[in-house]
Amino acid sequence: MTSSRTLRKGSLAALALSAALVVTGCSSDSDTESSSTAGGSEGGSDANLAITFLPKNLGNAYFDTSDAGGEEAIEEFGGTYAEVGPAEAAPDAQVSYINTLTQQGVGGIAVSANDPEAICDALNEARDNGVKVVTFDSDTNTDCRDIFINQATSEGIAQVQVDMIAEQIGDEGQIAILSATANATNQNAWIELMEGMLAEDHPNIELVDVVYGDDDDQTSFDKTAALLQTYPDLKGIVSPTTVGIAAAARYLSTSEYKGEVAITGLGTPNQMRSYIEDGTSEAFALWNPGDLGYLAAYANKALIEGTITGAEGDTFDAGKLGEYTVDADGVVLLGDPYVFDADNIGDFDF
Ligand code: RAM
Repeated sequence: MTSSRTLRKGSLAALALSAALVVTGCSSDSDTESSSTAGGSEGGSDANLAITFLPKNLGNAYFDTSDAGGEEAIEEFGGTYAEVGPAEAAPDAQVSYINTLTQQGVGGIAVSANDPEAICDALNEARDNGVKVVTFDSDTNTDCRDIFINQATSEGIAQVQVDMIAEQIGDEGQIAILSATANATNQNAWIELMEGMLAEDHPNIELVDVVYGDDDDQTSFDKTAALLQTYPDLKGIVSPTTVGIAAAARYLSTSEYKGEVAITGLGTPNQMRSYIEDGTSEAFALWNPGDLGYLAAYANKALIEGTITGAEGDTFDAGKLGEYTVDADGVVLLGDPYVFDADNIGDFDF
């Protein structure tokens, strides 16, 4: 197992700066209609730079930030930004949106998939009609998209969460995982790796359950309550989703378990700030979702303009983030996860 403690302490200032740049400008104008228009070509290019962001669901602060990063990039290069998406993160909930975007003739789609397979036919029909498809955050199968923008390596994301929970519970006792949807490509990959790392390196930690809050605040809150009731000896919860960790922390913060049951995983600083400050959570991790969306938009632009095809070794310009290279299987890596705690959370605003 790769042991990658990939916390780039030196990147704090850069992350804080870019975080500050992405806090404004979310547009989720509608959950049924795309506001994009085909043919958004400016600046002398005849490429169709109408790019629509399609998150797992609307109303998730993580995607508000990632998509605002996409909007910033698209405005920079003179394209047309839009965001559409379902209210609920269900496996095939994105299909109808993809079909509509294909009919509208957008140039590109940037999508975080709720399921690796369920949206594949719709995406491939879009591609057959000339639409470039970039997945970001949560991938589909590799043959349904041109490029996947990966926030960090799955090993790095799994390792940082295992390290945090081990440290917070003294490396022993029962833990549970509160995930997003049962089909989510990203969470499932991280959970599988976490299970292996726990078994190999942490014999005294027992993973007693994996439950799913569906990236819905109330469901995640209720699943937290149920876990605590079912497992009276629970020492900690790992929630690899920004929706889940915030809901679990909210539950714990007013319960008898506050400070007794650890909560860690992946969260946004703005959603977790009060729980770090009141001691409900010691630390959690994430990457910069704004940069993720920004990079997805630039990758989509390069595909639309035909300067890359998504082949290994392709390089493209990503504005303020610099130049990126496409790795094997059409994957582009953003960077490393970052740990937030009481000492640094004040530096971030997203
Ligand atoms: C939620 C979503 C997203 C994931 C983050 C960490 O916002 O499930 O896909 O990457 O959490």
